[in-house]
Amino acid sequence: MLQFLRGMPKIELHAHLNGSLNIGSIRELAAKVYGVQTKEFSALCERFIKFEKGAKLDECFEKFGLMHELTATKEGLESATELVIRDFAKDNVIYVELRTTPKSNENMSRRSYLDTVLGVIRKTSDLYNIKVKLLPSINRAEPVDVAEETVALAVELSAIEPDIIVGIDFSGNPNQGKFKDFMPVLNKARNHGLKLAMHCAEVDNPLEIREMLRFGMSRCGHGTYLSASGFEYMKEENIPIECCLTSNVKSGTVANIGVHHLKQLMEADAPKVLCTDDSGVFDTTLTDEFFLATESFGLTRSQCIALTMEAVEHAFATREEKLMLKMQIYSYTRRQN
Ligand code: 6MZ
Repeated sequence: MLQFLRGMPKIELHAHLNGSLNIGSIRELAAKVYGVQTKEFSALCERFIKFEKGAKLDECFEKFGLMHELTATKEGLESATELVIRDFAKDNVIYVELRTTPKSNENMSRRSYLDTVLGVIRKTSDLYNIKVKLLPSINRAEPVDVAEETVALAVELSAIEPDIIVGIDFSGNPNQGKFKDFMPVLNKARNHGLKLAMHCAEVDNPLEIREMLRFGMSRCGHGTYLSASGFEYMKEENIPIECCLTSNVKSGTVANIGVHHLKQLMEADAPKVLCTDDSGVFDTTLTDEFFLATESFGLTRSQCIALTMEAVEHAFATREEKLMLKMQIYSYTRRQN
């Protein structure tokens, strides 16, 4: 099964750029950024992928600081973006939607952050034979005016790069910031034709979950704390839940893999996609996520293929792109039979 899953062409719809730098790539990048690999840095890397039992979601967010230091310059960000794309391609991911929060510091403006990531995507997609899209992220822990700048840039750049910038991600620590404050800017993005992938119900906040469902979205990140009627609504509206198994278990939002809502979604034949979230931080790959699903819920090979085809349907890709992706997946299944 593992071999089948490794070779299977995969679709990744929920991947945060800085969270997707794996430990090997962090070391490679650190050697470039700092010149040498110190023992202290290696120790820091080991600490970074370790999760104590009962880890809390808030603790995960502290881990992103390490990557943010490495990607605080144009060169660091370029290398990191290329390494992340390379690593997805190595795992036979043929289509990835990367999300990232544009950051400004003394080296870069938010615009140059996005330009840098876009430049690497343009350069590397063919090199690694992978289709890459970009969803600029709104970090809910930051002020609304930062979100306004991000959306304005996304709107402007999506007119220049309509094949790459296709949507907006709403993310960040769900225990910080209020969704309601971001509604006008998210609406603006939507009115300009950008799709919304929103982290929703990652924590138990019934009022906010109701506000988000009423507002609507194209895809729902995590959806862990949706009520029965929330799940029903998602099914009726054909809004897929982006299920990130390892992330949810390691960050403690799901008690253990046995009770993950993927099982419920499979049984209800509700829309869902399997994703990594932060393959570096949570030390996983999309192959690992599929394997975990087969081991935990008894998914068969054909169910894994069906899940992948479902991901194609929910991708923010064009009809032609979807057709190409489906043909690649179909041709893999034929070769396996
Ligand atoms: C919510 C998350 C997240 O943007 O610097 N991020 N937001 N829930 C999660 N579940 C664990 N994992 C990552 O990538 C890292 C950023 O993505 C968001 C956080 O804002 C984190 O700082 P970028 O590339």
